Amino acid sequence: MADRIVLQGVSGRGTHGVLDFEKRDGQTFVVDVTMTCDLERAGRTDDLAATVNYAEVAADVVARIAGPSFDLIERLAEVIADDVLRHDLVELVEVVVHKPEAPVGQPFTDVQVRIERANAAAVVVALGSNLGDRGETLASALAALRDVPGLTVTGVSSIVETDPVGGPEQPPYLNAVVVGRSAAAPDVLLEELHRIEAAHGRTREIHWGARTLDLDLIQFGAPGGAREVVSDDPRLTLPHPRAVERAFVLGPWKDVDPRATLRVAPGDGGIRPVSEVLDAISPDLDAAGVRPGPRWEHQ
Ligand code: PH2
Ligand code: MG
Ligand code: MG
Repeated sequence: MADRIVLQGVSGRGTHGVLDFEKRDGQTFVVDVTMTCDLERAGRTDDLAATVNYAEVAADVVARIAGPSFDLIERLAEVIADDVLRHDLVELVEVVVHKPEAPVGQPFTDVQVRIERANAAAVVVALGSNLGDRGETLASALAALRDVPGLTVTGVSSIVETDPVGGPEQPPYLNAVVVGRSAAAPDVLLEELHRIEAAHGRTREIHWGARTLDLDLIQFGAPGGAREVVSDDPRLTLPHPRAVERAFVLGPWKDVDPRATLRVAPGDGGIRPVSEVLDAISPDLDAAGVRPGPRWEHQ
């Protein structure tokens, strides 16, 4: 694919750097973003929805520059790349972060970090536990998810404690949602999730009963995007058929990705912001049995 959108010289003031005065006084950062993506459909249809809106990308870049301080411009470049790769159309992104006022101690004109990252399908995984040491189980499952080949974890929600929904009488759950990118196909990813469940003592006896660990694949590929997988295969239904009605999934999902969308029906009109779906089913999380939970024991 030779098509590219090149956004150059997006600048803002930020407080990234290792030294105290960098965090205190701030300085200028300049960012270039090159997105490799197929632009033919946009070229033929003249439709903004068929491409990546560079104004949106620029706004995200400036928000990251001005946002929470990192020590390294490597980290700033990485989170900018993660933001850009949320656009499923982008196959490859190059991010250059310039820090022309860096405290280098020698005459110089510019210092840059340049990274290139390939895209993969945006995925959403819900975690649940209501038996044993729930907090430790979730933390250990997160570590295992980070080690799944082909899966890059890009965001982790806070943990919530939730009343059990459905099934027999059972103890309260801890729930969380992890978002990432998967180069592995949905069925391969699902097998990895089952392997991690089994490694945490999960047995499959009572439907919707208590469990040490439940890992559910909620969504594979951004809704409406090139990598979206929709499936009514009973072994792996995508998107997860009950996510739309579960505050214990939508709450932490919105927490980790406030701009997330979810497919609730076929077609372009069937894609809705997660925050709207959540407001529609339970504007009051507490009343829906979803409360702030413990902090992650380790991330
Ligand atoms: N999972 C279920 C059934 N009910 N209730 C809560 N609060 N949290 C869960 O993760 C959960 C549930 C089946 O997977
Ligand atoms: Mg489940
Ligand atoms: Mg499950």
